[in-house]
Amino acid sequence: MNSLKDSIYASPVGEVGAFKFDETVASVFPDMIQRSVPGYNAIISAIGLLAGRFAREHSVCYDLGCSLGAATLSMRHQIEAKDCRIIAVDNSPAMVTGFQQALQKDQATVAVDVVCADIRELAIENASVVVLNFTLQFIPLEDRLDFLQKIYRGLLPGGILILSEKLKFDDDRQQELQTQMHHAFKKAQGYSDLEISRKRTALENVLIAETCIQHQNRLLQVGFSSAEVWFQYFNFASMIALK
Ligand code: GEK
Repeated sequence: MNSLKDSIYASPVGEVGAFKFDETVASVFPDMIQRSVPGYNAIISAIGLLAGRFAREHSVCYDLGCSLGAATLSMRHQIEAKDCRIIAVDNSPAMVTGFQQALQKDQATVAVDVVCADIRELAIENASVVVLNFTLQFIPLEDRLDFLQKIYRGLLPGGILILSEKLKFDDDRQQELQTQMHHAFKKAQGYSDLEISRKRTALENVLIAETCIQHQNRLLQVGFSSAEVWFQYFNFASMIALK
């Protein structure tokens, strides 16, 4: 996917507003997420491999908070199950439009529906795979339990939820270290201290991270039989929850 370079927070001028997934963000999103989320490309590739294994015939794979559809495209190229389709959902019109354009250039044959909607309002049914790749962190804390319950109910027996999140840590030293290492990662990717600090301000109260244990406990509480981390790079992790 071609993308402009992210320099949204490069200018020191003006107050930093709350982060929004608008047209400006959508236009630089692939560059932004790859330079901000350690391991993003590895996770996207693995989502494709997992979908290849778990997607069932006559079922649906959901990509919730799909942005420009990187996870959907990765799944689309790995799914071999017959009559399996992907429903990709985002509530940002700019992201949905961008993804629909990218989809036209993709050659794979698995059917994809791109839907502009709030994922909390969506009906989830007949699912063999559900992907929440760095999306749950933007859902208000009080809605997370009901939302995951709905996903669990919509999954077929033997289905998989792939949940990737930015993590926080109970231990203060660990929290400080992992945050600093994430910033070191971003600096190594070419972001300045100013950009890192302004983005951090923009995401305050927008991206609400939880600890790994909080995620695992909630996944078990809604009924998943197992929830394990399969990938972690500093304070970014991806989990597999099995129904
Ligand atoms: C990827 N999964 O590239 N309903 C629908 N969409 C939402 C909601 C909501 N309530 N809240 C947030 N979003 C992608 C990356 S980005 C992660 C996901 C990030 C959408 C929001 O519009 C945005 O596109 C996405 O969730 C989060 O694999 O930017 O750190």
